[in-house]
Amino acid sequence: MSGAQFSAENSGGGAFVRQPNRFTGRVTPHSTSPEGGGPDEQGRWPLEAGRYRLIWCRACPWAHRARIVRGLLGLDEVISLGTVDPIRDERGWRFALDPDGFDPVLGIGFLSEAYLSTDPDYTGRVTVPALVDTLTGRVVTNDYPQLTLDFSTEWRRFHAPDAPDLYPVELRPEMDALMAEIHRDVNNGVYRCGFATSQEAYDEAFTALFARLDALSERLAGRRYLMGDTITEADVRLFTTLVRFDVAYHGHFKCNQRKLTEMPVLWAYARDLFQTPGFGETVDFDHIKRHYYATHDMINPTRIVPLGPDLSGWTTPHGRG
Ligand SMILES: N[C@@H](CCC(=O)N[C@@H](CS)C(=O)NCC(=O)O)C(=O)O
Repeated sequence: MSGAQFSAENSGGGAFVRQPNRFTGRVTPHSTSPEGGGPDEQGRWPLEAGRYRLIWCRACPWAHRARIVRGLLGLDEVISLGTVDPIRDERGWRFALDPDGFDPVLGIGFLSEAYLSTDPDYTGRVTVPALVDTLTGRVVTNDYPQLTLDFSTEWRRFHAPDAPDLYPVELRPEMDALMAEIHRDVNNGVYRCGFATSQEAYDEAFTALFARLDALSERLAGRRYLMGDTITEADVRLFTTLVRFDVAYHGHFKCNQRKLTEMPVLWAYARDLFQTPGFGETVDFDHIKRHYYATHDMINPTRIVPLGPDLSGWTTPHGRG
């Protein structure tokens, strides 16, 4: 299971250190390339409706972000969506959910085909999300943090008229700092717990994770969303980890000081978002559970997927707002 065990991403001290994103092209109205053209000399691809395809896995928190932001901004008709199976085999992400096992637009059976046709020497992990150019089959970007910010800023021309501003200019300095903390301690923090190979590295990640969740609970006790009265990208990023917490991270990644359902403010906040159009309908608990428990053999070699927990609480009243 080579890449899935992330051996190349372990520091000497047993800490998980995530690989850098390989493809960092950006789709932007500032590209100097003509319509249908490739990236300009600065790696900028032309902004075009119907040209790019977002490849995601319902189980993956980084890809889930992109799926939610695309929907909230009304970009569904402008950027098409391809979905890989939650279970990877030794060849990586597969389009096994599609008829005959091929993505109907890209015509490939494995996401690795797009990576390798973009860079034949690519040896890193083949990851979702990936934005792929349907004209050439090349990967534009797998740079997930920049991708969603670009949906908000560079794709504005195609936003729905009532699209929210998920990355307001005046809030960016505070948001960027907050999202960095959330990334380090929570989004990636759960992975640092789960993929730690020394007790010390696990202890450090675990302590930072729950301290950060306490701080976020405190912040959210006095405001509906992380930045105040409206949803921003920061909420999307926190949500995709919280929604996986009890079904995957609590057991599989040993993030078990408390369950989400035992953190009253965060639990109500997560339900509030879950029940907001654009969030809950994108969540697939079955894919999430099967992906985590059946993919990381080093952590769960039996691949047994737990039957719990009870998920009925997600639709109960949240009492916020
Ligand atoms: N691109 C980032 C984040 C995206 C990411 O890790 N996605 C996971 C799924 S949650 C993935 O595609 N993993 C494929 C693999 O490990 O081979 C990375 O390389 O760390």
